[in-house]
Amino acid sequence: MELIDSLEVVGTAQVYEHGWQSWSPSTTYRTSDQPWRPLNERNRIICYRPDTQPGDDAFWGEGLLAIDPGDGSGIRIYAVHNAAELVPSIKAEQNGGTISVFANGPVDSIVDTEPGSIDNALARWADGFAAAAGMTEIRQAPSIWCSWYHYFTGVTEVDMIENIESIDRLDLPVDVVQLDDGYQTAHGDWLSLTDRFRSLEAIADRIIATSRRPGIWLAPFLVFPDSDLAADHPDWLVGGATAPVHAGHNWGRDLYALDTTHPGAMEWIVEVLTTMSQWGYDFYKMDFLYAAALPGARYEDVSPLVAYRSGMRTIRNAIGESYLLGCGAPILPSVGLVDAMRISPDTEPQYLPNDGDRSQPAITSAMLTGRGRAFQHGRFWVNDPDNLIVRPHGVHRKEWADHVRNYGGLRGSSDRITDLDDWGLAVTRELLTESPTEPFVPSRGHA
Ligand code: 9PG
Repeated sequence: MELIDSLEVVGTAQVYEHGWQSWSPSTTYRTSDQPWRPLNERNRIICYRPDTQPGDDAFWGEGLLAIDPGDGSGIRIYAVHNAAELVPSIKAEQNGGTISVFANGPVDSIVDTEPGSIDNALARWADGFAAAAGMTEIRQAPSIWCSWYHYFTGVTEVDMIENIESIDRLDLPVDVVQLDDGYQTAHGDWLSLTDRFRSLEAIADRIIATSRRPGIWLAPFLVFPDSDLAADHPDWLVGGATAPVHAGHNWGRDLYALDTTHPGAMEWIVEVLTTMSQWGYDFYKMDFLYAAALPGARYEDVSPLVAYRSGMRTIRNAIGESYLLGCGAPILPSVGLVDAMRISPDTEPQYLPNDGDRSQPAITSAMLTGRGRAFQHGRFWVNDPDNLIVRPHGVHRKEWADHVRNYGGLRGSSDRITDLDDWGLAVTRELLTESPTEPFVPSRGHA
């Protein structure tokens, strides 16, 4: 890494770290704080930037880091100018009253002397970054109901029908009913259904019959090693048939990544999406997108980010005007490619992450990074803070609902509707009625 700046700081100095992808912790620290780092290798690959190894003795941003030296001399922002091909890592190391800043590629250095906090400066920076990335229009998100946070991978067609009927009976302001992970036999085999499902087309028909729109989840760039896709087309994997790249571990398996530069692989994804679109699906939650940006050998010799972005463009062309929500996605390289983006780790009914790692599902994980990336809302896309969970379960549902109210642009519900009490139904109704698109103004809603 090369030294790019060095500045004097005082005791009240703060440093903002921007993480790589949707689930990577992103927040502002006091210089005496220990930044959040992966607690194990598995989390590092799935939720952080797999090809970097930041220590916890220095601050570290992926393509973006900001410093408030605390002396009124202005907020320093170090940021990649264009994230289409390469996103440098930026490190800030403190030694006494001096912070030295290093980067491993070209970044802009900006001094913002307007009044306000780091968040205000980041919002101003984001306006310029979005314009340079060709962002013109923020598309208002539909309100959604999502199967994940009650049913997880055990969801069935019967569960979907039950909730479609409940939503309709209660006349909830849900525009899109979105089936999440659990319908497919294996990642990669997106048109093969588990025995809990008879027909994705029949579900879409049921949703459309209630004057709502069908939505669906896919992890288009992940492949299960035990899928038909991996067996039939091992040459479609990043790393190739003999040395497929490790794309993380989840669902009890090691995972592979799809090579988005391979024409056969992309023809398959287009076929899947065209088929789903013909059935009526017009809202797509595209998840675990980081997989397409992993380093590794590909059919075409291009940078991982060029491969990622071409895969995303193929998806956009296949789904046309359908609404596209990114998730588990490299953040800065995705500006201009999606309508909405999950900008934080998963929420959960639980308050703290199981293993203490702030990339892992929990209300606290989602709130930390949801606040840290609030400035992106209405500038890069519509921020998705993750779904409401307001079932009667404890004291934290009010805190989570307040977060969604303050920070949410995409509003979703993910409870089994019949579980909701009067308060839960009222909050669901209230929050799903709006889908704010106006740029987030820091200071508003801050705790
Ligand atoms: C479906 C889910 C839901 C959810 C997504 C994503 O670190 N992890 O192990 C990890 C696992 C799952 C996960 C996020 C992180 O959730 O965000 O809304 O769609 O996939 O499998």
